[in-house]
Order: sequence, then C-alpha cells, then structure tokens
Amino acid sequence: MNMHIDQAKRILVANDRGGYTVPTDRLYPFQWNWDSAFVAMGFALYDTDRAYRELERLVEGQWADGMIPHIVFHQPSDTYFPGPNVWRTKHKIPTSGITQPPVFAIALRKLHEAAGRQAEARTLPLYEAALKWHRWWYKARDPEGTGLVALLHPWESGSDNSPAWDIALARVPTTTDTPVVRKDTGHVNADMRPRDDDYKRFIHLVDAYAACGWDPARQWEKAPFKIAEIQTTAILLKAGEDLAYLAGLFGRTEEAAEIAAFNDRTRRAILAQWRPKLSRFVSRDLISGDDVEAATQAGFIPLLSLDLDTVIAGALVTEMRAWSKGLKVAFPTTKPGIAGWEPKRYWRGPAWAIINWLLIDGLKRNGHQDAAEELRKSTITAIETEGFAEYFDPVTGEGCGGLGFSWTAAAYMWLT
Ligand code: 9WN
Repeated sequence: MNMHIDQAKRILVANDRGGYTVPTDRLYPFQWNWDSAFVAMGFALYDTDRAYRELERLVEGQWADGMIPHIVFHQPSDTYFPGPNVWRTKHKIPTSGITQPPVFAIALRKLHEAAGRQAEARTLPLYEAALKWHRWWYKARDPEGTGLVALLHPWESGSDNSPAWDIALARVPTTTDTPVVRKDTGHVNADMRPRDDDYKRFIHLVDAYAACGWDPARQWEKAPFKIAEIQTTAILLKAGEDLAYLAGLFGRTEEAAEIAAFNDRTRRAILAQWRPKLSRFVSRDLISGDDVEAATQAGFIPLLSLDLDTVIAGALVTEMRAWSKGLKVAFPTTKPGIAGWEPKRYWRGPAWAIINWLLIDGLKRNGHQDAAEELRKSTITAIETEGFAEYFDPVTGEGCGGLGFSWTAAAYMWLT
C-alpha cells in the first residue's frame, strides 16, 4: 500500500475522539462542520460505518430550527478560543451559534453510494437532517428569496480572514463585551494566523448575535456583516443536487421537487454573479449593495455546481492558470501579487487541499480534465513532500498551520 495512505489513515485514528474527528490536536479540539463532511468522504473509501458515525455525531448538534452549527463542543477543552461560554447558545450539547459551508449532503450521497443498498436505514435520518438544514439556509439566510445565501460571520465561510471580507469587516467595530484571549497563536506561528483586529471583529459579531438570543430573524435585522456569498452558495447547490438525488432514490417525490426548486433558483442567481471583466463570479455585500471584487478562490467554486458554457468555463480556467503561474503549489486562495496577498497567512494566499478538491471536481464537471489533473498532481506532491499540513505556502511549498490535519488526510485519500 502507498505509505502516505497508511499515514493518512493513522492521522484519522489519532484525531478520533469517539466517533468524531477533530481537525487537528489542540489547535482545534472539537468537531467542526465542514471538516467532518470531508473526513466522512475519506472514511467512505474504506470504513463506511465510521463515515456514518462522523455525520451522525455532527447531527447531534443540530438545532431545532435546522441549523447545523459550525462547532459541536462534545467535550470540554481549554486549548481553543472562543469556547462554549463565549457562544452562550444554550443548546443541550454546547455548540457555536453560526454555521459553515454545507458539504454535508455531498458527503452523504458519496457515503450512501459506497455503503450500498443495505445502508438506506442509516442514510435516511441523515438525509432528513440535511433537508432541514437546507430549508434553514433558504429561510434564515435568504429571506428575500434571491437564490443566494448570506453569511453573517466570516467564520461561516470557512475562509475566515479572506481578503474578500476586508471591506465589509472594516465596518465592524473592534470593541467587544467578551475579552479576546487568543489560544491559536500559542499553537502556531502568529504570522500564519488572522490578526488581532480580525479577532476583535469576529468576537464583536459573536457578542452582537448572542444579544439577539441567536434568533435568525433578529440577527438578520441587526447584522453588521451580511454577505450573499458565492462559494457557500455554490456548495449549497452541489449539495442540493445530491440531496435531490437521494430524495428521488427514497421515493420522496414532493421533497425532491422542493429541493429542485431551490436548486433552479440558486443556479440562476449564481449565473447572474458572473463578471466577464474579472473572469470570476462575485459575492454581494448586502449592507453596501456592492459586488465583492476581491480576487479570491471563491470566484471559481461555481465550477462545482454549474454546467457552464464553454466561454465562461474557458475564461475561468485561463484565469486560474494565470494565478498559478510560477507557483510551487496551486491553487492560491488569493491572487498572487495583489495588495492583501500574504502567502503564509491563512486564507490570504495559501493553497488548501480541500479547496483544490472542490475545484478539481468542478473542473472535471466542466470538461477541463487537464486542468483538473494539474491541480490534483500539485496537491498530491505538496502533501507527499511536506506532510499533512493544514495548508501550504504556494510560493515555497512549505506546509503551514496545524500538522497531522484530518481534512488534508481525507483529501489525499480521495485524490490519489
Ligand atoms: C474557526 C477547523 C476550522 C476550519 C476553517 C478554518 C479554521 C476556525 C479557527 O479552522 O477556522 O472556525 O479558529 O480558525 O478557517 O475553515 O473549518 O479546521
């Protein structure tokens, strides 16, 4: 067996905390939402029972209104900030109060297909959880029915300190009711992490939403940060396609039609965000009404869920190749060389295996096998050279952030 696969599996064992997987030891000591979905796809390749457990444990944190939170605090730990006492969510299992990209149903379909027909009894409750969550997205985060879903906190994007948020986040005050006591910079180099002012704003938003009692309608009204976001919406659409497929398989005709209607509206809304001048799709800042023009990876993620015409797909691929030129590791999360590009600082430049995974699937879907293969090789080589790091400096190739990282292990297994 490929020794790296063996190593990847050992990472998932080491990060197991009882049916769920922490992203990495100490830096992230709880269950994270989209991390677990990627990890479940990794497990689906060789242990479907464990893959189901991963999703079942995540769903233990689902709220009555359908939201699946971004963190489930199954057991206490003092190595992470902000913990449950900052979130003040009052769910019976402590959770955060915000969500994360809905990769869940994409993982569920893959898992169901891997497990075979006898798996229906295990898939169904998870299908129902996913359906509730998708309804929540449309009700809570697109109350006006535009087809694009909005984020109220940068952490919900999974791309926390992306330059995409710079303008919108600058409007959020740095004052907090909760003292900001960072733990992350005690685990990894501060130069690779968000800045202190980012953290103050992240916590200002948590305080503001806790003051709304985490009620989605009140939060929508009061939110100082509200972005109709293209990466999350594109992931929601792909997950919606997979959910509609499962609904069809289970004979849930009305639900299949309901999901298909969500998907149609969203497909049209994403297409309307195409900007030929930028060769990218863009998010919209719902507070200023402006396009978010910052050059980040998010603009390419619609490849994942749309069958684009050859002109648009071709323009995206040309632009992606231009960004990747001369880099040791593709794909950079921020366009190299622009103001705001920092090749080691988290979501402001580095390459992430799970983003590459989404892009590879999207490039294949749109008939760009060669570009998909280049990106696949780049990802595999980076991991084999540097190990299962959280992310990679695209210029030097250096593995950065946390090590022994679960989703990098899952991505490696999926991409080899
Ligand atoms: C906040 C766990 C998570 C990922 C996110 C990544 C990072 C958390 C943090 O780690 O975010 O959610 O404290 O930095 O940005 O994508 O899910 O791996």
